[in-house]
Amino acid sequence: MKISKKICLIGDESVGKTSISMRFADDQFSESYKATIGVKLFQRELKIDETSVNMIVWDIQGGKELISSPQQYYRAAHGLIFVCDISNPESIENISFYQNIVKKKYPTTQKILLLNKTDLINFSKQEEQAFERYKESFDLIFKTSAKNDIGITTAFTSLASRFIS
Ligand SMILES: Nc1nc2c(ncn2[C@@H]2O[C@H](COP(=O)(O)OP(=O)(O)O)[C@@H](O)[C@H]2O)c(=O)[nH]1
Ligand SMILES: [Mg+2]
Repeated sequence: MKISKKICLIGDESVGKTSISMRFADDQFSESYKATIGVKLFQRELKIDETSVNMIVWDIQGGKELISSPQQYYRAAHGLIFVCDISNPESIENISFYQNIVKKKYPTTQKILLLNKTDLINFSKQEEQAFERYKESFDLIFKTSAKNDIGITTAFTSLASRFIS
């Protein structure tokens, strides 16, 4: 069986949403930062048991202004991936802001949280704090590094598994 799912990334600018999408879809990484304008689509097919899950990733421009303004990017999403940068406390704090916005509009959509940039050393305390803070509201939280390819496929595969049963 083949199914197709729309996955949207949510989070502040420069937390690594584009890098996560690129790592997942193309197994590539770039150190240089180029802000995403609007939305860019990526895709990769994951095989879960007998099912091919075509994960269509909507890499959406980050920032509070964008998500709170009326826009259609998140419409009919099957999965929402929240992303913060473990070395940037404000981006961790802002996850609750994004949660509040989508909670009302997308109560039943699958939601997971990625603590990205875990390759940057000395942030294990922040990881634990972020984990403690959000473990009640997300039942799946992953430590990821788009740079070193840690946790990305695992996170997307866990999400894809939830679409099957
Ligand atoms: N060290 C490190 N840098 C990362 C990681 N993910 C992204 N970056 C860098 O962070 C910057 C912003 O990444 P980008 O994917 O464009 O963020 P976006 O604005 O959320 O799409 C870029 O310079 C990336 O190279 C990561 O896992 N580790
Ligand atoms: Mg981007």
